[in-house]
Amino acid sequence: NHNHNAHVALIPSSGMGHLTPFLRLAVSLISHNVRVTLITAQTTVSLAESQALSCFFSTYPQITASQLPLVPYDSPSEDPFYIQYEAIRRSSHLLSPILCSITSSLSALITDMSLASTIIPVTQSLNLPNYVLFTSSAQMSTLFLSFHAIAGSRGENDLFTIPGMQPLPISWIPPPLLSEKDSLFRTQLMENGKAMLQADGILINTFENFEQEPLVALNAGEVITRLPPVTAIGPFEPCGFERSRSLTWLDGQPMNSVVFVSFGSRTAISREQNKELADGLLRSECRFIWVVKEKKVDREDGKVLDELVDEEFMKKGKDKGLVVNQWVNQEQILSHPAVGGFVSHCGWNSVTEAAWHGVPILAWPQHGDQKMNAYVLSKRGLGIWAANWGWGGEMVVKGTEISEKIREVMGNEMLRAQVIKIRENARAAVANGGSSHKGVIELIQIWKN
Ligand code: BUP
Repeated sequence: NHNHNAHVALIPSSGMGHLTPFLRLAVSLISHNVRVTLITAQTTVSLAESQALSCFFSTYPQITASQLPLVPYDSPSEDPFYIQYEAIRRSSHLLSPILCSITSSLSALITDMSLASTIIPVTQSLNLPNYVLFTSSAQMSTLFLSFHAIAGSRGENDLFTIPGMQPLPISWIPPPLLSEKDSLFRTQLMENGKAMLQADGILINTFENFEQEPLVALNAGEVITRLPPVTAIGPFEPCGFERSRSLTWLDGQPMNSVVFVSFGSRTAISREQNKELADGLLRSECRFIWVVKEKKVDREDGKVLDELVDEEFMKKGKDKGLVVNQWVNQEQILSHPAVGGFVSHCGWNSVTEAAWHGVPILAWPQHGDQKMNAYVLSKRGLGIWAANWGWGGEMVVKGTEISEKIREVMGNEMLRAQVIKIRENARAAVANGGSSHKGVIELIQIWKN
């Protein structure tokens, strides 16, 4: 029966950076008449995730919600989001009964890359086709997919070579991968990267024109052999399930005059660095919206604003900008014509959103995949990266330096023109006939057969 609809189950892991692309993919799939069941862990780490989920399910009642019970897992010295990946991974066997109850109609399951090694065997035992959604850059996926095979082999002169790719400075590799010490980050990445060879396909939230080099190397088998097909299906369109807020202040600002500063949902910035950042913002004389965060998990971010930034800054900055210490609708801000620059940690969702809205980035990667992402965006001309600022917390970057770079991003007309071109390419990729659009249509055809 070729007329039936495909039905796909999606399983994100934890953190807004992993949940958001799954929600966007779900919305894109239902627009193609695919039935979607979204399976989420019974508890979330952050408040932002649980709020996004409840908003999402009330906006899209046609999407079936299902919950995976969690076997408790803890490892107090680790990042709470990695602990949650591990808890979900260790609960994967509980997925069987859930999948069995819907399996007669299921065409495939799509899991987050951080869960691959324990979920793929479950789908295999049920004879269910499985796909992995890689929520970071294709560039990062080349490291993720090959690291288990090349760990231990260092290049020369502080360089690191991923097979099939240009050698990169070793300082761009996530530090936990280079450390002798065992960490959840390292073991999970090795196991998941290896297991992804068993997937039926790998989907990436990127587009061909933006990340041609890694995509070609991956599909030519140069990064690692026996890799399933890798399909670029992004950038995922914003889907507006989030509450929009009134942006009265922003509405009153001139075009491209405001710099937006945010380091994502799970990066804590030190008090000392925030002081310099405040200084940098004032010195730049640009208007700004700054999201201040001192804790990794939002539930712990209880501090009131004047404890986070000093009184003098609040006074001086009052007419210049907004400082917020809670969740903002980043999409809405980036799409606003007054916003002309983005100081970003380079979480991949933030990068793709900046591309989508044509906002130049000042890259300030903090940890994990973010230097890889910063490399991609600066190479493509979506922004600039002061690579000598190091990882977050490695040093305290001075306000004078920060202000100089902010002015460079805000005042560079050539950069702005390039970024507009990237926006056009991003939108063309997912429009009818675009490369990512074709990728999705082909997948749906496979699922229907
Ligand atoms: Br904070 C914040 N509002 O206030 P990334 C984030 N976001 O809409 P991360 C808001 O969360 P990982 C806020 O637009 C993006 O879609 C933002 O994902 C949104 O970074 C998402 O950019 C954050 O990938 O996750 O949170 O560090 O480490 O998994 O990349």
